[in-house]
Amino acid sequence: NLSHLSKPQNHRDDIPMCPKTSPLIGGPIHVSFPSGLTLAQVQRKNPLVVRGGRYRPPDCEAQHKTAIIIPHRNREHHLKFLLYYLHPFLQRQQLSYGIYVIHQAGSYTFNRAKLMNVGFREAMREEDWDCLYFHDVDLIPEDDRNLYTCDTNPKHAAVAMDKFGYKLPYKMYFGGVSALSPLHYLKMNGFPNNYWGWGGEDDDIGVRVSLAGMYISRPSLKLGRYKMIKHKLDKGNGENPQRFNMLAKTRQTWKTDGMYISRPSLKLGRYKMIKHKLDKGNGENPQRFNMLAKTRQTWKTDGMNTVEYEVVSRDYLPLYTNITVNIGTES
Ligand code: BGN
Repeated sequence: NLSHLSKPQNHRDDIPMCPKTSPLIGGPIHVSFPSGLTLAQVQRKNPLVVRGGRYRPPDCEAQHKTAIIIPHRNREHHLKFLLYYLHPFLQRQQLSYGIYVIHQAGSYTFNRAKLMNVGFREAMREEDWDCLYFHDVDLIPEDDRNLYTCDTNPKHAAVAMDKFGYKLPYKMYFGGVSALSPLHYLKMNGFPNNYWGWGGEDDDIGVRVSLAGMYISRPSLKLGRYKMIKHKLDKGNGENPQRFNMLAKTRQTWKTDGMYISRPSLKLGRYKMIKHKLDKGNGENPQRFNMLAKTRQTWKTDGMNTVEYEVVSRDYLPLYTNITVNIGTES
């Protein structure tokens, strides 16, 4: 009997499809950041994760194959916590998955969107993923009913982040965590390659979705909850989680004073803000306003069809595949 020869290489016989809804899903997750956590501990807690951060459910054939793409530089601490939560989260969803960390080589300004283009190409080169999750390293999902699968339209998953009071900050927001199928990704020519530094690239991606004739799909505010890991420098000056509630009540709490706000002109009232240490290499991109105004003219000529880079190394680590890449500098 030679029938096994025509089967895909890792086909497992006599294994049923996983159910539509995983019985392992539990709902809200309490997210905290235990001090002293190590990658070795995360590894021990996830014995079924294999080389390169791959997993498939042991007792059933997954309905979905999801790749997680994480752009990265100087955030090892965040990555450790994300892996600690994400591996069990994806396993409870009975997904077949792989985690890719796309590490920007060198110290030139960070370019989140271009790293995602690299992640897309490098992940698809290895496996026929049916969904790609573009995931910030510092966002932890807080409910495992937030399914890491793709919809018929590009999905914006990070709809309710703690730092925005668990609300969408603005209607077109597309930042943090998003999910696209390979077809979605190619239809919008991927992401822009020329947003160097912080800001705007996610808005550009959101605009591309609609320019390519697609819509943004979103989970509910209840399920799409995320906790953001604080940067070191924010310690002692962390965000006040009460501020949204407090601000909603100022009308009841202030004492009448009857003053007005006076302002100098925009010309005279100019200030430069000193950058935090950790923002080095990812300072705000002063070009982002101009660039964003031109997305309609640029999206077809800048993106997946023009991305250039050089893979420096590819390491199949126990908990993730690390791809270090040279993406060059601004032209
Ligand atoms: C927006 C940024 C986004 C960022 C969100 C949330 C820009 C473009 C200029 C209009 N957009 O203002 O990139 O994700 O804030 O922080 O800066």
